[in-house]
Amino acid sequence: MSFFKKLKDKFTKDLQPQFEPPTEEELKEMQEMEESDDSLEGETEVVQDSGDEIESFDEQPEDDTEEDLHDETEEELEGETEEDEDLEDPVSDSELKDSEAELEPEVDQSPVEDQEESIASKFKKGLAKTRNSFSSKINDLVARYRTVDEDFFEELEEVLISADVGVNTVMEMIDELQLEVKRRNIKDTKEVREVISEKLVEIYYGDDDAGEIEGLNENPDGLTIYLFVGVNGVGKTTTIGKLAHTLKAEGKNVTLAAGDTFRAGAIDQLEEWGRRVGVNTVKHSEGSDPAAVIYDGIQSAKSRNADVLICDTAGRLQNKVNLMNELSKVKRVIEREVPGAPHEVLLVLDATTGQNAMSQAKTFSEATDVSGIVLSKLDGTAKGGIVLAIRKELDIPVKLVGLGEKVTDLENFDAHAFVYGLFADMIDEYEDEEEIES
Ligand SMILES: Nc1nc2c(ncn2[C@@H]2O[C@H](COP(=O)(O)OP(=O)(O)OP(=O)(O)O)[C@@H](O)[C@H]2O)c(=O)[nH]1
Ligand SMILES: [Mg+2]
Repeated sequence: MSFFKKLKDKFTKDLQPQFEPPTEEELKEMQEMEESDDSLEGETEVVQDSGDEIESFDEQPEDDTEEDLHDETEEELEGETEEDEDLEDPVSDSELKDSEAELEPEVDQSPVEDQEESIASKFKKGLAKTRNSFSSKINDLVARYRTVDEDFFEELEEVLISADVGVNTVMEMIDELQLEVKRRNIKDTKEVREVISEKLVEIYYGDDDAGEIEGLNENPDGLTIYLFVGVNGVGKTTTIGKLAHTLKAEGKNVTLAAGDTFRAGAIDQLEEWGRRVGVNTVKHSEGSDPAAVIYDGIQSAKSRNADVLICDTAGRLQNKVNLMNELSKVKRVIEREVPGAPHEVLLVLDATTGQNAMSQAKTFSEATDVSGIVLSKLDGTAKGGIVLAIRKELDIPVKLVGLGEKVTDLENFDAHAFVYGLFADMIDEYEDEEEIES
């Protein structure tokens, strides 16, 4: 079967069920329901219920006297902790309302099933910039070269490099493409587009070849701990908020630990996310020892039988050495408190920073064993090819991708969905052509 067709079947089916015309039987059932049942109002109440969960934050009591006045001593890991659960933190009611008014529309309260169904559409939307740039270049190439020759491949090489795929990966890709084109005896450049899409997926998975989405590692018996690292501004805190939302929607009990005690406002920012998605945040005061915060986060999560603890960390300290030492210390505390943890050390990289992300990855990998990459802001770049460069040249799996600023804009990385997002226009066009032919 054609690869485009395969992707189309895999991803657009998900999007379409609601548009498929109902069968006669379903029509009959619907008619019967309309006639006999006028108690539909009861059902809409359920929807309102889920909204209440967010709105109820307005009603939480505030307590200004809980201001954190105690400074932490470096050595003391069992420090004073503040937890967010009871929302007894010193945020004024009006502040709370203001920030919620701003943030509330972004909270997606649609059922999880709906969110799963739209994975293809999320990748399609999130990769719009890359697709527009990439597919127009490919189409232009195909229009200018009718037959596949050396010059065609040379220009294709440039297109791939300009999409940040990474030079070594591009070389490998071009070699594979040339072999495949020969093997299939392809002469028409139009047909090469499909081979490119197929090879992109193959190149991503490499010899692992499982073709499986690599989800986050979990602790099968007890608390799962995810440690987030990355330089400032890449999207750590935002991703933690999104992930907490996803895990909570899966029915998991989640706690956050505010390990960025360095940047002013970082603790509040995480706490705000905790509030938005309705999970606890463990925090100390600004300037305190992050390892102590994480330690308390673990104790708190354990005592509540939480399923997952997500740890935020600073993106910047006085200097890089301090930052790396701090991360190592935090990781040691986690390892000591929960054997086998952290279950993921997730390095967040900003896709819009291009090749700079690669050098960040190298630095962090030296300080701590990075188990997976979160590639944020894919929606903000026309150079989404960075996914492949990261996977191939760092040999670290891209576990999650940020496809927008909404709380639901975080997805497990799926190379097939990624390639679907890149070629969506061509895939549709291709099908049209096929249909006309048949
Ligand atoms: N468009 C887009 N914006 C994102 C995405 N992820 C994060 N951002 C934005 O990136 C900015 C920085 O995000 P933060 O989560 O504060 O980054 P951070 O790594 O925690 O930064 P520090 O706390 O300073 O270390 C925010 O404005 C986010 O809204 C994404 O996937 N897409
Ligand atoms: Mg942050």
